[in-house]
This record gives sequence, C-alpha cells and structure tokens, in this order.
Amino acid sequence: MTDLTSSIKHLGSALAQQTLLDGQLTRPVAGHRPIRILPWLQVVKIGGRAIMDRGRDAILPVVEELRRMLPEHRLLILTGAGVRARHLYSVGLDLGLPSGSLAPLAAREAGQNGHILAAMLAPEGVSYVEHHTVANQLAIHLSAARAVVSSAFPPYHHHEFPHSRIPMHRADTGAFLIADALGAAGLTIVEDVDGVYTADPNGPDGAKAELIREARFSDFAKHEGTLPFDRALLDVMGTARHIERVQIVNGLVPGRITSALRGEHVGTIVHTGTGANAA
Ligand code: GWN
Ligand code: ATP
Repeated sequence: MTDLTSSIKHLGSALAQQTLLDGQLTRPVAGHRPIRILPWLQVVKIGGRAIMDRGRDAILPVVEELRRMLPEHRLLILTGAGVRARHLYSVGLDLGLPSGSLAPLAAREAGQNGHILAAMLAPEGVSYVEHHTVANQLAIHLSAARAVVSSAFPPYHHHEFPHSRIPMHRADTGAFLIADALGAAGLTIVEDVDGVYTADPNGPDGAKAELIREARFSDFAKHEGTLPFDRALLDVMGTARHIERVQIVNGLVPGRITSALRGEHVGTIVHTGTGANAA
C-alpha cells in the first residue's frame, strides 16, 4: 500500500534530481535538435532606414512585390526601426538613459513601420500582429492570411545587455532569432544596397568597395569595417539551430526579393553555424 502511494506520487523526470549546470548530465535529454514549428514560413525583414524611411518611392514597389508573392509563400514580414530610432538614441544617450531603456523606445519605431506596411497590405488580408501574437498565435493567423507584419526588434526591453550604449539586439538580430526559433524555411534581409561589400558603398571608400557574394558568418565577424546589419546578428548566427543561410538583398531593385525567396542568388548569402550546432 505504501509502495503504491509513493509510485503514484513519484514523477519520473530525467532532470529533476540533478543540476542544470552540467552539460554531461543534461545532454541525454537536452542534446536533441529542436523541432521546426513553422517549417513552411518565410521571414522577410524590411529595412527601416533602407526602405521605410524613403517613403512611397521605395515602399510602394516593395508592397507590390510582397503582394505578388502571397500565392507562393506564407510570410512573416518584420520591419526595422529607421531614422526615428537613431534620433531617439541620440536624445536618450545625451540624457544618459541606459540601453535597456532605449531598446523598447527604438522597438516602437520598428512597430510603427510595421503598422504602415500592414496598412498598405491590408486589402490582401494582411494585418499587423503583436509580438505576443507572433509568440503564441502565428499559426492560426497564417492559416487565415498568407502573411502578417510585425516588429523585427526582439522584445528584450530592460533585459537588454548593458555591454554597449546602443541596444545591441536590434531588428536584424530579432528577425533572425524568431526565424530560427520557429524553424522557418528562410530569412531574407531587405536593404538599399546589393549586399555586403568590402566597405560601406555609401562611405568614403565606397568607390573601391566590392560586393561579397557569399561568406560564412565567421568571415564577417572578422571584418573590421561597418556592415549593413547589427553585429549581434553574427553572434546569433553562430548558435543557429535551423536557419542555414540568410540572404541580404537590395529592395530598391524590383524582383530581387522575389528571386531570393525562390532560392536564387541575387544578393549576399551568409552561411550560419547550423552545421556546428547539429544537436
Ligand atoms: O505597440 O507598434 O509588442 O508587436 O519592444 O513592447 O517597446 O509592445 O512596451 O504586443 O509587447 O510599440 O507596448 O512596445 O512596436 O514591442 O505591441 O501596436 O509591451 O501591437 O503590446 O514586445 O507593436 O510594440 O515596441 O512590437 O517593437 O501594441 Mo508597438 Mo514593439 Mo503593438 Mo508590438 Mo515594445 Mo506589444 Mo512589445 Mo510594448
Ligand atoms: P534598420 O532596419 O535598423 O532601420 P536598415 O537595415 O534599414 O536599418 P542600415 O542599418 O542603415 O539600414 O544598413 C544599410 C546601410 O549599411 C547601407 O545603406 C550601407 O550604406 C551601409 N553599410 C555599411 N557597411 C556596409 C557594408 N560593408 N556593405 C554594405 N553596406 C554597408
């Protein structure tokens, strides 16, 4: 009788009786590759400064291209924050605000850009959805519509790391984190340049800059100059589980986003560390 009672109350659990700090002990349970939650999803990050800040001349052709792609793909469209966030950083930094205070303020600008883009795609059944919805109800929304729009920023808020004065996990990093967490089919980052160059093509050495068509994330981590995406993107690429490559394309050239989503090489392809993170 006593034995029966204790066996009913005993919950067999592989991790209950050991520390979570020892990888050797957790590996039998935690060492498997996670499942892909939305394996058919294509994530597209639209640059805040590169596309949205340019207004109708840049936005309307991108809207038209996204609209035409809806029969072909199911999309999570994520927007960056653009120039308003840069102004906000300068005011906030001048006041001494910590990076964890700046992060949610900048994220709101990314959300605003998302609301604008979603309004333009509304006739196609596309809506802006909240971060909470992306986290919990994306599948049902993408059963009702071919695409949704949200903010590309991760919702770190005051939990942002204090390593740098400007929040380090911005729109490119947020887009990658959610794409990899969902096990999406791909991530395309839409910029206003043809891809990653040896130097900023719009900078002082722009005339000499050459397009890098393909590289590993670790090659760019060694790159000392500027890049067209957050540096923290390279960190999260290094620990990726699902997304094997990301393509950076020029959204000002009609057709490039469409080609990238069809798997064609039309920008810079960055290979992530998935191979090394097999388990
Ligand atoms: O407000 O445009 O989501 O999708 O990082 O948090 O600062 O919030 O603090 O679901 O949770 O401004 O209100 O705002 O952009 O982030 O959202 O309209 O709690 O749908 O309420 O993680 O949109 O917003 O800014 O993304 O990036 O209400 Mo906005 Mo953003 Mo809406 Mo969202 Mo933040 Mo929510 Mo959130 Mo806050
Ligand atoms: P957000 O979405 O955060 O608002 P964004 O992605 O729209 O930002 P930027 O952060 O300005 O836009 O990045 C794009 C810019 O990066 C390009 O217009 C280019 O001038 C610049 N850039 C800097 N270094 C490079 C590089 N090595 N190769 C290509 N572009 C570069």
